[in-house]
Amino acid sequence: MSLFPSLSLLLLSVVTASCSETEPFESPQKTCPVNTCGCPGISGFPGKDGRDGAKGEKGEPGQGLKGVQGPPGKLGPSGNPGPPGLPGRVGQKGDPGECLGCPNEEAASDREARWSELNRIKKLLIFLLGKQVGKKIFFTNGVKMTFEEVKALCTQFQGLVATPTNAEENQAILDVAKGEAFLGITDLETEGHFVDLTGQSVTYQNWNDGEPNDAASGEDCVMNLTSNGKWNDIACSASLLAVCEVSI
Ligand SMILES: [Ca+2]
Ligand SMILES: [Ca+2]
Repeated sequence: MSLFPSLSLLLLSVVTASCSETEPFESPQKTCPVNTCGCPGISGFPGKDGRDGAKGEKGEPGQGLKGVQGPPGKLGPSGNPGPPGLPGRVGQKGDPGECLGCPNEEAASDREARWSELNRIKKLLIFLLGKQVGKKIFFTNGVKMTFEEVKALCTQFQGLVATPTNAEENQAILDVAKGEAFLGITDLETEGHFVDLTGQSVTYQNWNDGEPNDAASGEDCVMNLTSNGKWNDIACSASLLAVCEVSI
């Protein structure tokens, strides 16, 4: 006899006996066909995990120990400039500065020394060669030359041919020259109209008798006569003593 039919009958007997003890059919409503209303089966394996639920509310802070303070954060951007501060106290007076281009004491002293030397030389020249009347100094080199040469000579000293504007100056020229000398007066531009070397009409005139006569081929320059200091018109090409004047 086979072993498998005996085992099947044994399982069927166990299931049938178990069912009749736990769920008896007492009413027609609870009646069900034999093939659908069997005994509960054996529990199966657990199903797959379900989906995550909704996020819960934030919990209360924990009661753990306080952590160590972290390092300083990065520097933030610079703020706006503040208002100007109050003026500080007035400082002490500083040392005198140097003025570039300004005369210093040494330069002033040097200038004064040179000016003194010039005055000394001027007085010496006046004593030897010239004479001062007011702000004019008359002087001569004792050399005879033409009128144009006398003009050139006096220009070298930034002066003019001696031109008397009064009797005192006229006498001073006579004293310096000690001879016949040209004066800075001509009628070269207009015959008979005598002017000085700046073109101004002369207001002081001291003509000798009969002069000016524009004698011979023409006389457009003026000389100072030695005898009496009177004037005579003479040719500019003549050779007479040079007397210059400079203003001081
Ligand atoms: Ca003349
Ligand atoms: Ca004359």
